[in-house]
Amino acid sequence: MAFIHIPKPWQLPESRATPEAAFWNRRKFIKTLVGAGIGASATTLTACGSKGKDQSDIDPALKKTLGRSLKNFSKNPDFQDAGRPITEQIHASRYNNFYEFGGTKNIWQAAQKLPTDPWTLEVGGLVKNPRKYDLDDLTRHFPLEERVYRFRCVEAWAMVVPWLGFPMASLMADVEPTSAAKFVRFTTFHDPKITPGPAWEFALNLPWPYVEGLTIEEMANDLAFFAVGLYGRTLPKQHGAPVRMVVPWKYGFKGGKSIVKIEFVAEQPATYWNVISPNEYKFEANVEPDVPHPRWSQSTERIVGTGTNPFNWERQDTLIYNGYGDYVADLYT
Ligand SMILES: Nc1nc2c(c(=O)[nH]1)N[C@H]1C(S)=C(S)[C@@H](COP(=O)(O)O)O[C@H]1N2
Ligand SMILES: [Mo]
Repeated sequence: MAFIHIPKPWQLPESRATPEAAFWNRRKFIKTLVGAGIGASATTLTACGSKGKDQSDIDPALKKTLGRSLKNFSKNPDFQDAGRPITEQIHASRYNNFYEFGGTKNIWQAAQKLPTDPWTLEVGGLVKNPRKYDLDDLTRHFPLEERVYRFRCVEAWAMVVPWLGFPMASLMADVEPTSAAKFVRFTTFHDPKITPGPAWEFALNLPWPYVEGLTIEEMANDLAFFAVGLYGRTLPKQHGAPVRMVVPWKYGFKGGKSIVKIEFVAEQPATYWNVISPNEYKFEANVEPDVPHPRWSQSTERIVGTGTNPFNWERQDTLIYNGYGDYVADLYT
C-alpha cells in the first residue's frame, strides 16, 4: 500500500529550506547593509563577533535592533565557557523564530513593531505574593548576571549566546508558590493588530497566544533563566524583548519570548507547539540526540553563522540535555 505524505501547515518550518536558503545569501545580505550605508560597520561587527563591542559607528536604525547597552550586570563565572565559540550577534539577531511576526527566520525588522515600553509582567496563580513587574523592576529589582549558554532549536540549528538576566528561581522566591503549584504557564504578548502571525492562509487557526510551560521543579532548576538582554545589551525585540525564557537543556521552542504573564497552576498547561503537533513537539522537549523528530534526525546540529547557506552550516554532535546533564539529569530519573 502506498503511503502518501500530505504535508501539514506546521510541517513548514524545515520544508521552507529552499526559499530561506535563497534569502540567506551572504553577498546579498552584505549588499543590503552597504546599501543602507553601513557596510564597513557590518563587516567590523561580523569580524570581531561577540559582546561588549563599541557600536558607535553603526547606523542608528540598525543599532536599535541590537539593543541598548546594559552595564549593571556581573558575569557568572560558572557559565562563561559553553565549550564552543560565542555566536556573533549579527548572526544570532538576524536568524530568529518568532511566529507572531512571520513564519520565516527573517522577522527581525517586522519584530521592531513590538511595543515594549511600558511593559507589565503579571505573576499570579498559586502564589502567596502575586506581583506585577514593570520594565524597571525587571532590569533593577533582580541582580543581573551574564550566562553564556548553548542554544538548540528543535529544527537542529544551534548557537552560543551570552544572555543577561536572572535565574527563574529569584522570581519564584519573590512570589512564593504554594505547595499546590505543580506547573507554570508562561504567556507571550499577543495583539492581532501587532502580531499578525505567519502569512500562510492555514495560519488562521494557530492557537495564539504563544504559551509555554515547565514543571515547578524545572523552573526552580539553577539553569532556568529569564533574559532581559544579550551581548551586553537589552534584549532586541526579535529575541523577545523585554523579557524571555531561556531553558538551555530543552529545545528552543520552550523559551517563550516577550512574556506578559506567568501563572503557577496545578495541572500541566496546554502549550503552543504541543497543541499544534503533539507528536512532534512534546511538553518536556529535552534535547535528546537519540530521539529523532518524526521528520528529521536530532543526532547532529548546524552551527548558526558558520557558512553562507544555513543548510551547509558546520555540523556538530548533539549533546544529551544539550550538554547540561550534570545540572538537570536528576529531574528525569
Ligand atoms: N512567543 C514566541 N516565543 C518563541 C518562538 C515564537 O515563535 N514565539 N519561537 C521559539 C523557537 S522555535 C525558538 S528556536 C526560539 C528562537 O529564539 P531566538 O530567535 O532568540 O534565537 O524562540 C522560541 N520562542
Ligand atoms: Mo525552535
